Amino acid sequence: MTGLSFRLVQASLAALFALFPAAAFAQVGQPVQGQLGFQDSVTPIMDSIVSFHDHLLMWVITGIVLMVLVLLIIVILRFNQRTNPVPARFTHNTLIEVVWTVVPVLILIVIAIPSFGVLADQETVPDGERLYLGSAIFSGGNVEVPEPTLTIKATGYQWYWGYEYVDDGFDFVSVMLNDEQLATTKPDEPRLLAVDQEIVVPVNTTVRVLVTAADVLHAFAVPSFGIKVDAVPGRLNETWFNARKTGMYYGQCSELCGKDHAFMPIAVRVVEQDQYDAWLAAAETGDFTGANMLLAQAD
Ligand SMILES: [Cu+2]
Repeated sequence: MTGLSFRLVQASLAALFALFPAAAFAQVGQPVQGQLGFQDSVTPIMDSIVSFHDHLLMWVITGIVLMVLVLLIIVILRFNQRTNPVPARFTHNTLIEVVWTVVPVLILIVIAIPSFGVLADQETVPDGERLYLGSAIFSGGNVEVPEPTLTIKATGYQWYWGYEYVDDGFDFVSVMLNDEQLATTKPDEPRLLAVDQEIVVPVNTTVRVLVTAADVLHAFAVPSFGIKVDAVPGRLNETWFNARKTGMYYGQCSELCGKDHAFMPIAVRVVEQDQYDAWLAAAETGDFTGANMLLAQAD
């Protein structure tokens, strides 16, 4: 299937699901009812992942499914007991064994090559010169990304996240809102994803994320940014993102870490630079309530 026809199938199924009353579409940065594809991409990394999926993996998967289906039908029709009362006695066929070893290896190589490129992009923090694949993954890398101007350290705890704005010298913890808190403070935000204090970053800015954990393994992941990094106690992992669209983006801890693993979401609010500057000035003084009010007013 081409990217286009895949999207057509996606769109028609989405339209089908939209008939159900609970469906609410067009929300960026969070899962929606009846969703089939990825969350909308807002970073070069996620662009490359979406492109990799739409233009390569879907073809490979569809081809393999159809081939297996055809083989099954052939076996059912030609090699059933009725048409073969006397079973064949052979056990080996060198040619076919070579084929079913070599062909999957070739498929894996075809998948691996662009996949390594995406992985390298994810793991390499921009230096201002390196080119990134973005959605041009199959035509050669040509996406420029500026150097990071903001560094945030994310620490996984059982069961919440702590964030430190390394260069600005302040930190806070980010805890999921329970149903009551959600209803009273942030009724428009999604259940199990909304937190009391989200990360705030400016739009079109490269953000370096340092990821670690204080107790057990966790993982820092935000689907719309295409990032997922292990949080390992005693070790500092690194990734980055550069979001081109303002809005709220949600992720979740993605490494099983104990009983409340499902209840330590990640929320990133991407805002305009001037909003960010105002928020930062207030947040630096420790006045997060005031800082968040500034953002609420700007909305
Ligand atoms: Cu977890």
